Amino acid sequence: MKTQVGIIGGGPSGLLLSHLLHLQGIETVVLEQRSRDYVLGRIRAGVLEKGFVGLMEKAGVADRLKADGEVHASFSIASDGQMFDIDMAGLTGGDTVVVYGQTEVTRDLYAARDSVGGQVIHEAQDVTPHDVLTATPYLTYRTGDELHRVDCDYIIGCDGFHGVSRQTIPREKLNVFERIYPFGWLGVLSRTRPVSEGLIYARSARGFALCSLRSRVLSRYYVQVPLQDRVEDWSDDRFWAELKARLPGPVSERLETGPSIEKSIAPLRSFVAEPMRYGNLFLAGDAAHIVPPTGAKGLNSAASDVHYLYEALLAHYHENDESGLESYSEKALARVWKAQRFSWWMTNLLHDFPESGAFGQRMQQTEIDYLISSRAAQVSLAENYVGLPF
Ligand code: RFL
Ligand code: PHB
Repeated sequence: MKTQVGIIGGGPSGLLLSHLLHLQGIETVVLEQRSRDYVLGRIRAGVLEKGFVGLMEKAGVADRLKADGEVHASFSIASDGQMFDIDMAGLTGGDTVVVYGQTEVTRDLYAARDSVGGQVIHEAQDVTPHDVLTATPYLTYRTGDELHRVDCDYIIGCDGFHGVSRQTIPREKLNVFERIYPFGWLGVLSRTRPVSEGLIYARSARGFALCSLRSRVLSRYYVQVPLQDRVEDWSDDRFWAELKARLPGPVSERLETGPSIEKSIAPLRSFVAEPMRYGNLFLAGDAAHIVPPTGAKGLNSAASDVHYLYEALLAHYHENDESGLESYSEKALARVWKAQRFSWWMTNLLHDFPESGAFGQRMQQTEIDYLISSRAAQVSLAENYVGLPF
């Protein structure tokens, strides 16, 4: 097979880039290790920044997002029983976020790729990039006993944190920055009415909790748990009791509980690999960087990479202009690091870090007091939460 851009990974980054390029007459092939059902079964992000929504619009796949996504102009922070609102729209001059699940984003992108006969190859095994330092790179993969080859101009690694593309870059060519947090998030999806119209980020002596949602009848809740905990340790009853214990009284009193329809634990990690390019292999999204989910920046950081890569590939193919590809890594990383900073800050603000002791707790409390009392502090939080410009 021959194409212009070979994309590894059929998650949101790979699919969005593929469809955007298609609309500009640039050919792609997407190689995805898993089945479509498996990809659509993963419950992940839920909050989309304006920039992400803009890219979906540009790709012509925002109809359902516009109809079913919920616009949120504010969210709440609870700490030690008190609760206050962050009026994102008021603090930023009108910016908002949209609550629309990553599953739905991915479903819409698959539908768009299918509608134009886009090549998304599922259950592609042993995907391997070759000759990425030459002008004629290629990919190989296997389906059953058959070995396939895709020749291309560029290879884009959109294959997530555990993917193959970052691993093919020699170790000495990558700088890796990492922080592993001593806890994870236990997430539950339930067919219950959300406890609140907006998201609630709650700090408590028992640890962090988050009330989020997917729709008016589908709730998504999280609690901070020790790293060694396993999903089997958490019955639904135990989960609901723990969540209630971490929320302010009036909120926990009105919390509607029900059977979980998904339950999983995700470890929290900050990670950046630099640079995001090795020859004609470019990394985008979780393949190059991940954040703890506290600021809802994972998927949104992936989107900013897609934006820069899309612009760069467009300039290359339509104007013979290499400058975007040359500066891709630097430009993408500048924004990635700001999302890293914000996610790290919000994680530090709201989670229980036993090892930081009484001083650490007072610092968190003081930071919360400052946020409540200072518009400047709220503006800083709000402008990061709605998303910095690309
Ligand atoms: P994805 O979504 O991980 O997609 C990568 C795709 O590549 C495939 N793949 C391969 N394909 C071929 N060959 C290989 N060798 C391959 N290895 C992997 C995978 O099957 C997959 O389909 O990366 P992408 O597109 O960059 O998108 C990034 C987002 O998915 C990610 O940033 C967020 O979901 C992170 N994240 C969350 N972000 C939020 O903003 N809010 C959240 O609540 C939130 N929850 C989460 C998350 C990430 C999680 N992970 C990665 C464990 C919860 C979890 C559990
Ligand atoms: C989610 O709804 O899954 C979600 C929302 C906000 C976050 C993280 C996760 O910060």
